[in-house]
Amino acid sequence: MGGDASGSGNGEEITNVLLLGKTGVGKSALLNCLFGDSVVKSGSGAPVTTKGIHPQRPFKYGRMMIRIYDSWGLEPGDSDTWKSIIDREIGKTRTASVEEWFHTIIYCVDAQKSRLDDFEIKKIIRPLLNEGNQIVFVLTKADIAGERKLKAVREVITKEFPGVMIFPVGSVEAKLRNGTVKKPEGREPLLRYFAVNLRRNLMNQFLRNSGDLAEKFVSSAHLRALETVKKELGLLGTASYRDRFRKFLEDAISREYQEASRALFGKMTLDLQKINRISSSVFENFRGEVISFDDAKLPALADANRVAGMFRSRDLLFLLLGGPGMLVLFIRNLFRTRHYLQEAEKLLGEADKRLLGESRRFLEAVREQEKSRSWDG
Ligand SMILES: Nc1nc2c(ncn2[C@@H]2O[C@H](COP(=O)(O)OP(=O)(O)O)[C@@H](O)[C@H]2O)c(=O)[nH]1
Ligand SMILES: [Mg+2]
Repeated sequence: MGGDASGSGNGEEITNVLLLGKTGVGKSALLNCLFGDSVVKSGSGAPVTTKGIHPQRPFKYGRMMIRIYDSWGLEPGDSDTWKSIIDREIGKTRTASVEEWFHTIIYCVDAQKSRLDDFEIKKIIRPLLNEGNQIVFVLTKADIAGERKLKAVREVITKEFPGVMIFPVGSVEAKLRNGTVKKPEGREPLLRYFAVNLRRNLMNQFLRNSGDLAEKFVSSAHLRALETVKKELGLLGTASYRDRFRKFLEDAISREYQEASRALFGKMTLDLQKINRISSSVFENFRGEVISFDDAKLPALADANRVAGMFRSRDLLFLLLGGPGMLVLFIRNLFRTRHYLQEAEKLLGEADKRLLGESRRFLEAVREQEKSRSWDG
């Protein structure tokens, strides 16, 4: 129990792995090959026979926990069922918290078949990729497929999905005709790449979700501030009302945008911390590399108090309007046109720009930092 003081994985985080592929392709054999006893001992329980994606009981692997989401009953005949299953899962990844995302996705293709079904491409793989998921392809039964077939299936996949990573794996021990035993093959490179794929996937989801989140937070701060202001609109035109209105507007913006800044930057920071812990843990266990995934240049940008400080009430309008001349103009407009709401909207627009600008700057820095990382294999 307790926090993760060392900054590296200590087995508290659960890594979620989605395992996809048609029935009989070799998913269960692959799991055994990758995780051996750990997954067997976890006793995934009674075999499921409902079409869909089923979380298994998490098991310990090295110093980490893994939870497999096994897919069952993926067949061309049920293409529409699968489309809705995948859509539902994608929806979850957009809304749920990091712990509930699929952290990495493995798609199994039988190397002997040299092809992908149309429904796999259109209903499963492409929708997932379109949502920013990273998928690792595994060519199963590579041990018995032969070079020609391996090459053919690789070409099919690459043609359809350029740039994806593909790993041939022979998951079971095979007894050859001459009596020698062929050991499972292809496990190590897959596990090494698995870590990289997981990191990329998590960061993609994070960047996309946080971009959406920033917009949501800003627009709800905007709406709430506007509602408050509307309630206050009454006797227009008098000088004392203008002053009161100005103060009121300042307070509303200050309150709502400070709160939004704290919530948004708090959430992004927390998500990144979780992602970094999961990444460390996977890199350590799958690659034997201890990497600290935090960075010195981000904290200032991510500082929720700093951002909230931009909306502190004192002279806020002055700041948002960009100087004394503009402030005078603003007050005169209130007097002349009595378009209080219009002026309020303009100011809220400025506040929106500020908060969105700060979040974009932060996310851009995260993206840049991530781009500068490089891993072999
Ligand atoms: N030779 C060989 N046989 C495999 C491999 N993977 C799976 N099989 C066999 O294919 C059959 C179906 O495998 P299974 O893992 O149950 O498929 P699932 O339905 O996707 O879980 C089993 O008889 C496995 O022994 C492999 O890599 N090489
Ligand atoms: Mg199975």
